[in-house]
Amino acid sequence: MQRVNSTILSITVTILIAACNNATENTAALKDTAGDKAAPAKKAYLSAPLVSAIYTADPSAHVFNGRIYVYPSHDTATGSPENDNGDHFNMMDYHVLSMDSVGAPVTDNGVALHIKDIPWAGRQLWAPDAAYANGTYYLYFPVKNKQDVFQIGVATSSKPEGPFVAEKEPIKGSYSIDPCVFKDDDGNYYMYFGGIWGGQLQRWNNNKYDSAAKLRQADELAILPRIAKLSKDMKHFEGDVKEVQILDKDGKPFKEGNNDKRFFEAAWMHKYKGTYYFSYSTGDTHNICYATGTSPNGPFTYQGVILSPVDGWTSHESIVEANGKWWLFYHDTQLSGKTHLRNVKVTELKYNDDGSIQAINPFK
Ligand code: FUB
Repeated sequence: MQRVNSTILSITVTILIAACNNATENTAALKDTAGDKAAPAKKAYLSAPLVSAIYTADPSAHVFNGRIYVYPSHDTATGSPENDNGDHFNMMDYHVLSMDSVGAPVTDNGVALHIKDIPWAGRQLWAPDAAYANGTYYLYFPVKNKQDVFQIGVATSSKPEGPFVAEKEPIKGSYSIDPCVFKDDDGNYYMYFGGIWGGQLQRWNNNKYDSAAKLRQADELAILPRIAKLSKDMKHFEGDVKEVQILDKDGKPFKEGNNDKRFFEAAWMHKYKGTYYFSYSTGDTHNICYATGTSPNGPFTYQGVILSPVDGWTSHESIVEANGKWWLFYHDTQLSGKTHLRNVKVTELKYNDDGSIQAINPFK
């Protein structure tokens, strides 16, 4: 009997050890100390994480075939220390999320693209976006090349959730991070992109790379996001990459020191009642704000804040119409309390009669 008991004990211990080894990604992630901060005070969040089995961020949402598809970054635990270059955001793959409507069950469609299958990639798969054209789904992604310089790549699939097959080279002429691909009503597609600090946009002047280029001083003109028209095959830029002008209400460009309003990263474009809405993150002041214009190329006039700061350093939005309402997708760090382990969320976005967007507080 004693022998039977010790056998049972030994089996139980083995099962427990195996269970620990197979601990969920979340548990593993919670052991990571990069970006640790004091446990967040209990807050009433406006919305709940869309998924909790994996960490997700930078949600680019689209409606394809009547279903909502969300293309997020897939945050993972990393030993990299937190720094202004974003080394702690060391993502390895993408998972596409999908749902019939906001509030319906969310499907994690598994690995859509892994960094090992991108021939030119070095490290850090950051915020992606997707588009549909020519009977094909295109996934656009920023990743550092083997020289540690961010560029933007494209991968294709016959299904919105992938798996995607990456092109062998990055998009020629692309640089920096956070691609957003917008289809205008006339069928033309444009890519907006760029992000400063770790996103390296400050190193690109006149579309030329200078590894020694510094961030601008507070009294210098703010660094601007970029736009490029996409070719019909959706894999190339047609014409030059240009700067996107963002002006204040007096028609003046922002200075770097206007960092509660100037562009930092997370470009997104949507069109509402014929007006182009260019939204973005202000980075170190953590706002999501927007500017409007009458052409996809800009200029855009600053209008205000869409989303005030969330838990966590970064904030990255997308705006999409689904089921007759407009939605703001964003992320915070509710699940982990750590800067680099984020979770995507969604809340309704409302317009006033004059077309302005009602500001959203991410807490109740
Ligand atoms: O996810 C990595 C980076 O953090 C994104 O590219 C930025 O937009 C910020 O959210």
